Amino acid sequence: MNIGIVCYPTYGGSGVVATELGKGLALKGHSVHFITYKQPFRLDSFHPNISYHEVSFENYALFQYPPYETALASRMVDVVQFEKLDILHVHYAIPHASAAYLAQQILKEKGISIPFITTLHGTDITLVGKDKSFLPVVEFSINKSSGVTTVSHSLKKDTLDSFQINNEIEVIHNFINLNRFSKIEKPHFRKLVAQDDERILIHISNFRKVKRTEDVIKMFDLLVKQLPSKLLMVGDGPERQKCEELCRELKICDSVKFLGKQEAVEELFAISDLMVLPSESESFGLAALEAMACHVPVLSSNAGGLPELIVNGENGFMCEVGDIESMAESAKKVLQSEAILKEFKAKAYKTAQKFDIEIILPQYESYYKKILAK
Ligand code: GMT
Repeated sequence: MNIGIVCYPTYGGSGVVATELGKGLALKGHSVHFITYKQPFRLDSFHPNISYHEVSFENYALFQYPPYETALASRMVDVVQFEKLDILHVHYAIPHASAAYLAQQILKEKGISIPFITTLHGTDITLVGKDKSFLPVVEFSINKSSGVTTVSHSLKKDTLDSFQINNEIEVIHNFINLNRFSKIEKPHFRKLVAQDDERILIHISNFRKVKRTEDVIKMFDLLVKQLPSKLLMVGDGPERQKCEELCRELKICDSVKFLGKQEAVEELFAISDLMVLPSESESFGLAALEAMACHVPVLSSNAGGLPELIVNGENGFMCEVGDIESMAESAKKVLQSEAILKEFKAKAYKTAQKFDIEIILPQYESYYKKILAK
């Protein structure tokens, strides 16, 4: 198949899923065309089946806001025509789904028929999409999509609850490439971060409000008083400054390291014992899956799609959103004994195997075929 993929190229789950999917499809012999405003950050190596088409335009002085959606639709029209694409797959509804619909209608006028699939990822539904400044367009473009997928059952339910949807929605879970994310030993690196008797906790996110990053710090403050440990805060975003200030207030700066954005997260998971993800809402929790693939159990909230990944008391623990006391208690349960931790680590990996790209990617291929056959 000749597939066009539209996504956000920046750090963030939807861009990672879209890029890894494109790379996986290319390896299976499909031609993949990424259409976006910047090279996706995970698109870091050459593959003969992958092309990248940049959406670029000069911003005219009249525009206070650059009309990206119009430029994107125009670029889609151009790439579909020139590269003879069979299907477009857009990730994150805003503004990709409405731009795809516009491109589809323009191409129809030219006698070209192109189906487009919209994959909903999370905040495009649960947060931003619900806002009345976007809702009518999001709802319309979901209904006009040739196919719609969500990354969890929970997100499908949220979509049906928040919008008037008359289109079918297929659930295709997020996936992991176990060749990249696996258990690696980094004893020397571990020694640089923590003493032998200390546990290492890790949080990775874009530090947006929805991630409740301050809960990570507050939970860790309770835990570190009872169990020798260190906390790695990985990523960057609007809440990072507040978290650093909170660490100073709580006088735990010596135990918490802010590492900023990191590419090789698998190396950080290699030295970690527990991943902490206390999000307010989380459609799936790709970062949690990445941790589990590296044999790291997860302590999370019970929001959104996390229960589709985490089995309480087996491969991790889930607590009510904001319940930092229970979170600290649960962290202690996993981390206090070597034997218990070993069991959680093994079960975390076993769960991750269920979301192997080798299992999930064929689901996308079948879905493409189903939509093309319509
Ligand atoms: O909000 C983010 O963290 C980024 C966002 C995105 O779309 O880039 O992530 C969402 O998509 C991921 C990939 O499908 C999911 O694993 C995340 O759970 C989801 N984030 C939220 O729902 C908050």
